[in-house]
Amino acid sequence: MRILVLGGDGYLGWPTALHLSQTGHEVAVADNFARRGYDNELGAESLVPIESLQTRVAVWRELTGKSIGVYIGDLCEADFTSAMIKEFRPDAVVHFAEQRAAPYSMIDRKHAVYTQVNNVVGTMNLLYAIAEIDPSIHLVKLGTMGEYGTPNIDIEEGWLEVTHNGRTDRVLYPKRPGSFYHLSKVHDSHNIEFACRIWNLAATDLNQGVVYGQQTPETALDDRLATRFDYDAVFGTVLNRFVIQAVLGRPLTVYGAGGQTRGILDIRDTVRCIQLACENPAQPGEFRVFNQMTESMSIKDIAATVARCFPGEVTIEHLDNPRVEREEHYYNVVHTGLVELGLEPHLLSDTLISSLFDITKRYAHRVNAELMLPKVNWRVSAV
Ligand code: NAD
Ligand code: USQ
Repeated sequence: MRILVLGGDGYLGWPTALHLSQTGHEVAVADNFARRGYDNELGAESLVPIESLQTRVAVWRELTGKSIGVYIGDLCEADFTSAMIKEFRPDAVVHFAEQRAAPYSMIDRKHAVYTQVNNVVGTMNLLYAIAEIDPSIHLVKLGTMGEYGTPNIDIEEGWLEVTHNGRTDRVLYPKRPGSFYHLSKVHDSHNIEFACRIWNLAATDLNQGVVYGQQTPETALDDRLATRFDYDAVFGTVLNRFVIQAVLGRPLTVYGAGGQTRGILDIRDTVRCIQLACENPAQPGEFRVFNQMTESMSIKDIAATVARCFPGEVTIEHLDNPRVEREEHYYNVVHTGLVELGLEPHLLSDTLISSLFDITKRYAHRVNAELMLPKVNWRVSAV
């Protein structure tokens, strides 16, 4: 298949592009390097050094003989997005290209507005490009488990059968997310479902949980193919951060009581899920939703697991929670769709955590400890 990976320079987009190329698909990536710009803005950097996109693609070609096409541009520029779709004519578009950090979206009004404009407008431009150029292109869109929030009922895969006053209907699952970033994904989901309904587009919305890990078989082939590994309090995600904190001998920063429970998955399962979604497309007119996670864990259990695996002393500190979120709640998620397509999950293991300790030790000298503590607060202060 011809597959276009939007956000192909990012943490997940790059390993996904390599995996799809390795499995025989014709791949191109697109990116505007916004993510590298946020690092400059925040004074942060990936713990593991990353090469430029151009070098990454050249190394992949040198090692495997496989080419990956490159489009550099902003999805919010409709002309760029349309021209790229017209030129590459993909069978599937995998859309990772959004501002993805909840804390970044909660810095202030400017960052909240940027996040929603970037994410919602980029996706709208893509929907129009697909509808106008070739409605048979399958859109595989990265959403997030956080769209659902933490409801007191089971979380279904995107849709809910409701009986109300004796009548029954199938409705989009009600959403109650926890940041302006997560809300941008809800807005995207509604826009995509509408486009499927009115233009007969085929889309898969992947509500992905928190990803952990840094290597896939393809990125591990050469240091120059490495993907990013973020530890700062804005872009670092929880398990990756705890691993790095353990190695540095710093307390693991559990926010609040730590009873918050999240769906999680290994980066090797991310790339496999995307492959499965592309190779088994949604039908014309179908808005298909999968919950892309392999297990649920509370934050305090993630901290305890990392502490248990670390061959040394680890302290766990409960910080005042900078976020507004439930710290104890019901959480039961249906996630059978991708398993039915053939996903064989890598569940969190001591071996994986130990391999992350090794990666961290190798690059520990690059850490700027000041970036570890959370400074973005969900509550607004009076001006
Ligand atoms: P990332 O920030 O590393 O990658 C996103 C890439 O998209 C970046 O390279 C960025 O430069 C690019 N981009 C952003 N806006 C763009 C635009 N307007 N035009 C072109 N390129 C643009 O993020 P990631 O961790 O790889 O996440 C990828 C996707 O998966 C995101 O949509 C995110 O919401 C979703 N997701 C991530 C996780 C996770 O744990 N990392 C979990 C669930 C869902
Ligand atoms: N947390 C801590 N300590 C930390 C960091 C986080 O206790 O040092 C807690 C947070 O309060 C939150 C949970 O861990 O309850 C998850 O936080 P996170 O930063 O790991 O993840 P989140 O903000 O939810 O965002 C990440 C990605 C995002 C993706 C999302 C999937 O950055 O792109 O959409 O995970 S999900 O959470 O399923 O929505």
